[in-house]
Amino acid sequence: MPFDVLRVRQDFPVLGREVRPGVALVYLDSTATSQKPRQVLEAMDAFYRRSNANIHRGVHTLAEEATAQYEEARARIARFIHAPSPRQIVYTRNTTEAINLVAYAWGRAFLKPGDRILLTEMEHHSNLVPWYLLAQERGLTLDFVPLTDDGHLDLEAYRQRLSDAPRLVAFTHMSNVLGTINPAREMIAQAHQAGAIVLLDGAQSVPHFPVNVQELDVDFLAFSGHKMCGPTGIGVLYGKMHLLEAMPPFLGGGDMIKAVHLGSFVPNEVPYKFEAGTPAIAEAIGLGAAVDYLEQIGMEAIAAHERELTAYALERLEEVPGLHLLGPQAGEKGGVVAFTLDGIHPHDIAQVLDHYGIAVRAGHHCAQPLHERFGIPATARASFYLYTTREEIDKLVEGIYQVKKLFG
Ligand code: C6P
Repeated sequence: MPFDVLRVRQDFPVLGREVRPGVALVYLDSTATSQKPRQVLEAMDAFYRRSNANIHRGVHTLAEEATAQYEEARARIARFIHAPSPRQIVYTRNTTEAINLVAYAWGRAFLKPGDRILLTEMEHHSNLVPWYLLAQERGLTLDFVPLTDDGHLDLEAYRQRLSDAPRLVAFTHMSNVLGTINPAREMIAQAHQAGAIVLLDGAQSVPHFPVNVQELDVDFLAFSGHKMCGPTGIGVLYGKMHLLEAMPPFLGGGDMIKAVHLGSFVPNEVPYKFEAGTPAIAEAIGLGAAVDYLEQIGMEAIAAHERELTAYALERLEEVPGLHLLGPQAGEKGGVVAFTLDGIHPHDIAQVLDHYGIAVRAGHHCAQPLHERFGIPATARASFYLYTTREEIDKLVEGIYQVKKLFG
């Protein structure tokens, strides 16, 4: 079926609401979190109404249904990113926890003082701070790939830094501020040649375009359910089997063990080894429904829709006097446009836009080093998803003209 944005919008109940009487919602903050289609809401509701029970523990009917649904969702997620096995899908709370899991479990076991980790200047704080903590604890050296003025990674500098033989390279597949889509496949191949393993932050890629972990040959991939039409509280760490097998557990407790004796324990198999305690069961099932939903619409179709919208948004925003866009040109980026307006603070922009029902984010978007690189404290950011329309971008542009008028 051809992509029809108006039909897609009907699946998202919240998109029909007014922010206040007579003011329709224009939701341009999907990079922070996406809205949820009724298919996801209904899957979670059905779970709680019919099958709610703890998983992996009971033999009664509800426990078996809950376990089956939780594990089916894992299998769907594995298929979605082309993981060789569902066992390579570790449920976490979000991208942040997935990255911390690697930093704690893999990093603590396999890195020693003097080892290097290579990051980039465009990372979200959740792909910086876990490594800072680990570096402090283990005496590691951190290096950063610089950015070009047009918001790309400096790939020549990347190659040079790889010659210092980092043990781990961690970078984002797509920037949550610049929208830059990094050439992950080539970068991963180069890192492997230099002897490093690679963690890819897929928080902004997995929701927006097809991601195939086998084609990428990536070692770890982290992403969040709530940015891809799923609920909050559920995320994923994908890992290559030999790495997951070699890693010690992350948190200790129920479900992550095979046996516990007084004074000792035997860890469970991957992935349960990393899933201590009662997990987010309904949320995992909701994420499974989200994956089904995205697949049914088609990730290629979603990516094409966002490319078209982004090109249109950039074209419209470029004509606004005093507006400065960050990041690459259309065609080289995903559906995120961060900008500044001469003499007007981004928080004021967001506040005035909200008056017209337009939801954008303002601030450093948890990427403060990136903003420091461009010598600005903050930006306003509009972001698009499968349900965004051209008309909403027109409203954004009209809203920006109102902001300029107000601040004269
Ligand atoms: N970025 C944004 O408004 P969590 O919070 O764990 O689900 O995702 C963290 C994260 C990691 N990497 C990237 C590239 C991200 O964009 C995010 C989340 C949101 O930009 C919330 S700060």
